[in-house]
Amino acid sequence: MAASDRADKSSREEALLRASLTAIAPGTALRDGLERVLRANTGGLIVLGFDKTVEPICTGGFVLDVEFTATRLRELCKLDGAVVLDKDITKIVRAGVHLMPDSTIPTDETGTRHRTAERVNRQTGFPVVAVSHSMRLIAMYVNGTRRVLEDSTTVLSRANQALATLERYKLRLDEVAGTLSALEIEDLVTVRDVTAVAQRLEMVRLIATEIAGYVLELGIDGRLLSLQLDELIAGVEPERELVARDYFPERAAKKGRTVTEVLADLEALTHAELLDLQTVAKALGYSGTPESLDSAVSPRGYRLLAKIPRLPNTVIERLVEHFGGLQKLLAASIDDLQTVEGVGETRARSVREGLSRLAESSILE
Ligand code: 3AT
Ligand code: 3AT
Ligand code: MN
Repeated sequence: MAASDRADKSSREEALLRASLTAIAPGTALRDGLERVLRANTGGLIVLGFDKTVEPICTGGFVLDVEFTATRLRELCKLDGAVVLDKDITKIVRAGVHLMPDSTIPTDETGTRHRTAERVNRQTGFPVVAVSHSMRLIAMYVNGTRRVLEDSTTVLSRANQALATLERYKLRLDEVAGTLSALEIEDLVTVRDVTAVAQRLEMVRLIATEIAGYVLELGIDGRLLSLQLDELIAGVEPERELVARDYFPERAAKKGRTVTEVLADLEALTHAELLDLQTVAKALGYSGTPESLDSAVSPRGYRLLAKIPRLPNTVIERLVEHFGGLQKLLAASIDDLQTVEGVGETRARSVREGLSRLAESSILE
C-alpha cells in the first residue's frame, strides 16, 4: 500500500472511530439501550449497520422495520441471536438472527458471541457491539479492534488527570511565548527560543487531542470537560500557524516547502520526538544541528501584529510584505505605515500604538 493510501485509510478509520464513539456515548438512546441489556443480564450482539454486506450473513430470526428505542433493544436482546440496526441507529431491521460471517476471518476471541462480533466487524466494516453475559461488560468492535466501554466515572478520572497535565503545559507555554515576544522586541531571538515555543505548542496540542477523545467518549457526561478544554486551548491553533509563518526559513521556501507542510510535520511528531529540540527545529525547517540552535533569527511579525486589536488579516499581510520583518515595523513611523495600501491615518496610529504597547509590556525580566 502506498503511503498516501495508508494515510487515507487511517484517517477514514479515525473518522469511523470518532463517529462510533459519539453514537454510543452516554446520553444517546443506543447507550441507554445497551446499559439496559447489561442490567437485564441477557447478553447481546448488535450490528450497527445493514447493507448488502450484512444481509447475506444473516440467517433465521425476524425481519423488522421499527424505530429504534432503548427498551425495544433490551426486549429483542432476550432472543437468542443478534440484533441488526441501520447505520444511523434510527431503526431496528432484524432481530434474533444467527450471523454467519466468513469463518476464515481470524479472531482472538473465545466465546461464540465475541468471535462473531469481531468477524462481522472485520467482514462488513460496520461497528459491532457485544454485551457480555458472563463478563458483564460492553465491548465495541471497530476497525477490527475491541474497545471496552467504561463507565463515565472511570473515564472522567483519567480525563481529569490529563486536564491537570494540560494546565501545567499551558502555563509553561505561556512562559516561553512571553519570553519569545520580549526577545523579538529586542531582536535577540535564536532558533532555540522559537523551537521551545513550537515544542510547547505541540505538547499542548497533543494532550488536548487526548482529552478531546475523552470528551467524545463521555457524551453528555463530558460537557464540563469540553468547556474546560476549550478555554485552555483557545488561541493555541492560530498561534501554531503564526509561529510557523513568522519563522518559516527562506531556504525551505526555495526548496518548495510550505507552511502547511511545516505544521503537518510538527503535528506528526510523537511525544518522545517532541522532547528533542533538534528534531523540532528540523520540523520547523531549520537544519537542526546542535550549533544551528544558537543562530540568530528574526520574525516576520505575524504573531505580534495578531495581538493588535481589530487589525484585519489582509492588512497584516500587507504590512509584513511591505516591511519584511518585525524590526522594520517597530521602527516605522505613522507616515511610513500609511504608505501601505489599506492603512489610513487612524489605522496607522493604532498599529503604532499597538506595537509600542507590546514593546513596553514585553520587557525582558
Ligand atoms: P439452549 O437451549 O439455550 O441450551 P440454544 O440452541 O438456544 O440452546 P444458544 O444460542 O443459547 O443455544 O447457545 C448456547 C451456547 O451454545 C453458546 C455457545 O457456547 C454454544 N454454541 C452454539 N453454537 C455453537 C457452535 N456453532 N459451536 C460451538 N458452540 C456453539
Ligand atoms: P458471553 O460473554 O458468554 O456473553 P460468549 O462470547 O462467551 O459471550 P457464548 O458462546 O456464550 O458467547 O454465546 C452466547 C450467545 O451469543 C448465544 C447466542 O445468543 C449469541 N451468539 C453466539 N454466536 C452467535 C451468532 N453467530 N449469531 C448470533 N448470535 C450469536
Ligand atoms: Mn459464554
